[in-house]
Amino acid sequence: MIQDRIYNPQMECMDPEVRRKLQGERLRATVALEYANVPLYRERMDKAGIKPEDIHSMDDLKYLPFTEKTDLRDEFPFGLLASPKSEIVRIQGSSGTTGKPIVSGYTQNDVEVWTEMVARALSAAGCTREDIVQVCYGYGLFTGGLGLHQGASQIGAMTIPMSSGNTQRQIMMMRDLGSTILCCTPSYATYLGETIREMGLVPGKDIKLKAGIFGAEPWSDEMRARIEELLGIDAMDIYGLTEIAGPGVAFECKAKHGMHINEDHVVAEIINPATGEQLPYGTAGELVFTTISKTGQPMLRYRTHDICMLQNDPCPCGRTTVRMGRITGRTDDMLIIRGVNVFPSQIESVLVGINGVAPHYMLVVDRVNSSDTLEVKVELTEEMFSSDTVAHIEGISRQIADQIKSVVGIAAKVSLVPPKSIPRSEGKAKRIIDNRKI
Ligand code: DLL
Repeated sequence: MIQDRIYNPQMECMDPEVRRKLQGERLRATVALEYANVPLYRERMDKAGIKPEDIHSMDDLKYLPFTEKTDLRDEFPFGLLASPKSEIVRIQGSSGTTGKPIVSGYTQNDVEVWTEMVARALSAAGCTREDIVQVCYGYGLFTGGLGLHQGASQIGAMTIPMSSGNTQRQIMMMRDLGSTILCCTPSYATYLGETIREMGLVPGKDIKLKAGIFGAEPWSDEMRARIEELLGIDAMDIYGLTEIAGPGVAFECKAKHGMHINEDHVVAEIINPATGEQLPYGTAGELVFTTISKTGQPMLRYRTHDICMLQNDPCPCGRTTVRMGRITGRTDDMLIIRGVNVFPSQIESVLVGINGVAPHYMLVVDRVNSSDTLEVKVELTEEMFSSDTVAHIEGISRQIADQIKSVVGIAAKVSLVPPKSIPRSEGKAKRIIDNRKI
């Protein structure tokens, strides 16, 4: 028997037919708002020959134009707002494809909707006001920290805003305060678990955790089993992205068989990434989201570039929402390193600005002691290689590492290599070697 807490049974267990009608109404309102207030959407819809009045129900979703991450970059920072700036109470952000982050503006209502989505996820993991929730996602522009914090506070749980890093301190607080729910990336959960074991601490005795909510990066059932064993907990998946809301777009229930999508607020589609055509349930393809209750920066058919499949068979928990499977890959070259989205183009934008290095590079990603590492191998130019001093070359290497840290937000090891030592490719350049096994 599955012990599950449903935060909003009316919405989460709604008859799917009734929900589809509600979605249709909300979609119509969203499209009208976007057409009236966002020039980009108006132009795209005009070009496609669609007016807001042409959208009658969910069946018409497929006629609407897509939105891409590049649109957020091109319209940075406020070009996609559908409400006046005075209505925006929060900005969150994540990595863009180049130096600048992409940002999303939230109205008070958007923050409240997002908060409830996270509260639903925490409830499904068994969280109540009796719990002590340790949030080790980063606080800041990244949606992880504040997102989980708001959801836990909404439930009335005691919330500890630890933010990321400082493992010894995390474990000390976990012990002293008796944290019962852990929120962080799955790779960090593994690292915490390994450290706890190395310290000789015993889950269930020294550590009181009972569940964890892990997301922001891909993980597997093998990794779930490892975390559950190390920490003695139920490990649950949570999915989200800044452009749509943040964590809580979808979440696992105790059945751990796909993540329930908060379909009264977001609508998911799976498309063929090459043609844009909608694909049926049970077929893997690119995940696309449309927000239907956001008014700050609503998104129309946003292409996530995440690959997964949707399923709508009944779930033993009683929720009637469509579920999404694990993310099995990406249709673009985005990497997630220590929970941070990294595009090779961001690294390239750093390298082109530095004298003495050639635009030939290779990113080597690995996982050492459950933590991701990034090595950037860059070729020196012939002149620099034959003429320069070791001190100067070390200076260049430091400069590159500092700039990567400031542009991408993560530390990288920079290795300067001799000219022509990085293999040239005849087709699309291969710039990434990912040795991680998840
Ligand atoms: O990662 C939001 C989040 C925070 C989700 C905390 C879960 C927990 P972004 O930084 O915008 O937002 O990155 C979004 O991360 O398109 C996926 O590629 C990936 N991602 C997020 N959750 C999962 C997950 C947050 N559970 C991008 N499994 C998304 C696999 C995930 N990939």
